[in-house]
Amino acid sequence: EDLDESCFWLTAEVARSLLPDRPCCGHKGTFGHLLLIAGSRGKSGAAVLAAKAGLRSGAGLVTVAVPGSQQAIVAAAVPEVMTEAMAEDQGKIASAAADALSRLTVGKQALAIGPGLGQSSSIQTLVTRLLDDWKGPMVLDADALNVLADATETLRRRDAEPLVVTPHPGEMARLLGTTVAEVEADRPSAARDFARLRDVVVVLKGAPTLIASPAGELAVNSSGNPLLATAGSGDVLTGLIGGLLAQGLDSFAAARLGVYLHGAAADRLRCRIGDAGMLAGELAAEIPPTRQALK
Ligand code: NPW
Ligand code: AMP
Ligand code: MG
Repeated sequence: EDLDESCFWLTAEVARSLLPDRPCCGHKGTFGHLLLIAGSRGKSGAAVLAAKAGLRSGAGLVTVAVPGSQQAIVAAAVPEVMTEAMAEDQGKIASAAADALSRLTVGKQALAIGPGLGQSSSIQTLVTRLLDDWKGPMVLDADALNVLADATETLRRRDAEPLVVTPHPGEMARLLGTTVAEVEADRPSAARDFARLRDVVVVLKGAPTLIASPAGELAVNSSGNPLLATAGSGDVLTGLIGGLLAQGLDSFAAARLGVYLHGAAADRLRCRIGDAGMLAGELAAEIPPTRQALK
């Protein structure tokens, strides 16, 4: 039963209703092209995990933009993705010029930005530029979230599909300028208020993960377990939501279906491997059978 008139359980039935079509004559161009901007020296794994999840979500094509020094590493780890080498500064992506960014985004249906980028002023500039220039769907995670702390006006005048943001409680606290304890004391209000004020879809990660829409709806996820408390599981969620956006789901739908599938994949793995020790890469590989089982 629903919690109140604007607060809903995210059940298997709800998730099933959000599954994108898979027309039998579709080709890879039909299912969307995701651009992922991720990774830095020492955190190329985050880019790899998000890229795998993008493909496992059913997206037709994934291009990963990484610091030039990381390109061969990512391409070798995931031969199915295309890679773009970005100019770099101390192992992190350096701010890209507007024309370089529009060359990257042309022909893409969705963007996913943040896993493993690291923190720097160049990355802030790059994300701010994309907020202004890219009008399609976009998910921001991890180090890309920091720009939102003082971008209220940019976001409110952004005439585009609302962003999806995927903070864990530590990142949510950083965004709100408060503490993790404050966020955890009232998770529904933290998610809802931020979604309304910034006009974004908020995925506040945790147990359970909450998904808030700009209109004030709140979905409470019913899948997932502590197997997810492992390095890289958030990076998988970002790629998964990005891949669903590329397949044409709206932001609130992609966020809800992505969160549900992510948790349900971990629930399936728990039956096989037990309570601890899942690799985030195994979670990505479990997405297709989880999606199939939902049908
Ligand atoms: P504490 O101290 O642990 O209790 P950061 P990050 C808090 C990449 N990765 N509930 C936490 O608290 C990511 O993509 C790369 C409550 C601490 O204060 C990012 O780009 C990997 N508190 C980057 O690394 C694999 C919570 O938040 C702070 C919380 C940094 O990401 C790993 C930590 O946040 C990783 O994904 C919770 N559920 N979760 C790779 N293989 O390449 C966190 N906190 O400093 O943003 O660090 O989340 O590890
Ligand atoms: P991140 O901290 O960005 O790697 O994201 C961690 C992911 O794992 C999020 O999707 C969390 O909701 C999920 N997660 C972590 N711990 C748990 C838990 N105990 N129960 C359910 N989900 C969890
Ligand atoms: Mg994370």
